[in-house]
Amino acid sequence: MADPRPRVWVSQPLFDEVVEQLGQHFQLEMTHAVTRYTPAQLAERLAGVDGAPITLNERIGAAEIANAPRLRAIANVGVGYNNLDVEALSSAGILASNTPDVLTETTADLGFALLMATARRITEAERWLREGQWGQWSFQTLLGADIHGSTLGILGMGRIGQGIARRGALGFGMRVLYHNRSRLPEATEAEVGAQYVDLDTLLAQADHLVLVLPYNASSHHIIDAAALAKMKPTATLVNIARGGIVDEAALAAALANGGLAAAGLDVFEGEPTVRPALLALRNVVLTPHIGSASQATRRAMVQLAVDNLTAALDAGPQAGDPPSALNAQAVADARRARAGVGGKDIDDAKR
Ligand code: 8YV
Repeated sequence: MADPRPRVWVSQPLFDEVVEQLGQHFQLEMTHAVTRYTPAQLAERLAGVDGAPITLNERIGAAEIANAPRLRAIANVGVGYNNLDVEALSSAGILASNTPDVLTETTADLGFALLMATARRITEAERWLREGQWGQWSFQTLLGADIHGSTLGILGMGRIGQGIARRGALGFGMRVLYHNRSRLPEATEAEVGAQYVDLDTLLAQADHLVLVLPYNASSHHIIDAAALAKMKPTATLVNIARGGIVDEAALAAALANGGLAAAGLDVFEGEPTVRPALLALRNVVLTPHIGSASQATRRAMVQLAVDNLTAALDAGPQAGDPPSALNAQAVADARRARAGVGGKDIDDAKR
């Protein structure tokens, strides 16, 4: 007899022992090698399944779900979800979820590591030493910028931004300025030691600017040539959010012509391809999108995605109520509307 349990497709190798918990409730299709999918391949994989944990590699919009009548849940293993067209998922009655909180401190750690490596020229110094250029110790070699006592700017003050603010204010005695779509409550500002300013003030006053805002149409290239021109030529820029927030061509030009001292980048506009103009510069620290990449955190992200998916497919202790759903209300509305307009087959399938 055919297995009646819902089907789940796992798009990439994650942590097998965590993912295999899904096998208690669902039929599992695992992926054992890192895979790059075309949109058509994604559509094909999603066509026959009820749910899928996916990563930022998988971009899922209307076309990828057009022939997926059983699909009820997409669990993004990551907090940023610009790879999902949430509106398209909502109107198709598909619950989307992400993995906030569990990666906050690990990602803030990486942001700070990148800031320190960039300002103090750590990777540049190491490369110089390995190249055999260290002929004699000299007083003026590889001078960088101080972290302690300087002004830290944070653009985007969600959970990760607040983690970076705490590290700067409490650990390094920095003056912390931030800009965000909405201002934090005063008590939170006091707790994280940060002061709200407008964007121009942030750009003009930061000695080190860290980008931690979500990527969407309004944050696309928010750091462009004009914004970079407002920054101090001695400043450091760190991006741990998404590549598209920065106009990389303008950034490379500013770094090459003395408009900006240095940049630390964990994310790129065309990743995994990195712009040759950035690769050619010595005053840039480049890491391959490893913000949340600690053993414990990556495992916790997968666990949360498993919990989200299990609940979204109406199984497990939180059945029907995923811990971090992105579109619960919109999906409930869409499913109700479908039922109301006679979309019975689809609605039954989505229950
Ligand atoms: C993830 C990230 O590793 O959470 C995010 O938004 O960028 C990273 O922490 C990535 O999303 C994996 O899918």
